[in-house]
Amino acid sequence: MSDLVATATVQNTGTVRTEIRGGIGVITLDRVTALNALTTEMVEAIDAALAEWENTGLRAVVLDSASPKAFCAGGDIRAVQENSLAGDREASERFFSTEYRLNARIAGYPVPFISLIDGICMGGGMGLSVHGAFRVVSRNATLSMPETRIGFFPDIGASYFLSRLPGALGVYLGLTGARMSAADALYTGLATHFIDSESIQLVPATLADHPHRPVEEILRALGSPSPVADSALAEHRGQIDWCFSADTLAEIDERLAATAGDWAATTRETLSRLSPQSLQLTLELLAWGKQRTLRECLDAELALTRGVIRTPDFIEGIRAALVDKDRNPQWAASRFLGLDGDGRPRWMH
Ligand code: QUE
Repeated sequence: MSDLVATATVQNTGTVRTEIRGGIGVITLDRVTALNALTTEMVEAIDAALAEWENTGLRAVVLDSASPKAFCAGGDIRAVQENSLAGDREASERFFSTEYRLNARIAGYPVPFISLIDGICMGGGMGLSVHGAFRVVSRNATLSMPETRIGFFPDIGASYFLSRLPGALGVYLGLTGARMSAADALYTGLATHFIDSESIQLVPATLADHPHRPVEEILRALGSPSPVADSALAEHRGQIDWCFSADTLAEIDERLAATAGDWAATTRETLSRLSPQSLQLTLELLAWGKQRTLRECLDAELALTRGVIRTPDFIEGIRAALVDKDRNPQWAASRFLGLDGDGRPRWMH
């Protein structure tokens, strides 16, 4: 009997495991060989579990990873590139629309949603975590939105959450794809709690063992002193805000060029190696998203994916980063002409 009850609550698609333990829903990303890069099947499985659990009286939902290295490296963007090369628009449309629907569901989830980030978290992995109520990081956590490196753009609601970060932090993170440490993530507010790697896997059982204790108190009790004082972002905050609050890419570059020191020189060099199309698109998208709702941002991003994934820079960016891995992309002239007031992109044909 108890076996039946136990198995009835466990689902295993091979890449995502879901189970209920002591009133806590646990979703475990388990595509370890691909650093948990999200397939359509995975986002569908997560979305289905959350939909099923929405009104069942769970205390909390915890999202974690079976990989010791990664929380989630992003979307399976290589499959998207293959779809583009094969002319299959529908497969990519299904991936992005399901992924963004999941992002919106997490943002509005009626039960505390807790992500345990104990490794790499990029792109789509940020979309699974930052929209939820609690984002726990360990010392192993690195967070980033590196899409301008692959000819794409910060999606999964980034036009909403990056554009709302203090000062010009979001523009800086979205344009450069800079990697955040746990300290940086706590400094920006993208992470909410810091727990040692040794204690982070205790979160689901501790929540289950203390059904009357508030979730936030439990996360704080398991936590260690915040390393936020070590944040490199905090250290460079003045320069970031000055350089990245400029209105145009040219002016950002001018301000970096006029700023003394290694940070500005390195940042300028980084930007010079990224897709000019992605940079332009990202700057406009973040400015647009600042005054919109999450739903409007996700809709605008979905409309953008349809064009971007067929441009030479996206094909080339994935080739250089994930297919040939030569890390030497040859960017084309930008085909992006701008966003209109509704967030609709115009493209050069
Ligand atoms: C920038 C990115 C991504 C990236 C590398 C970048 C990204 C992404 C992956 C990725 C990693 C491992 C995989 C995979 C994809 O790499 O978004 O399929 O197995 O998903 O420089 O934005």
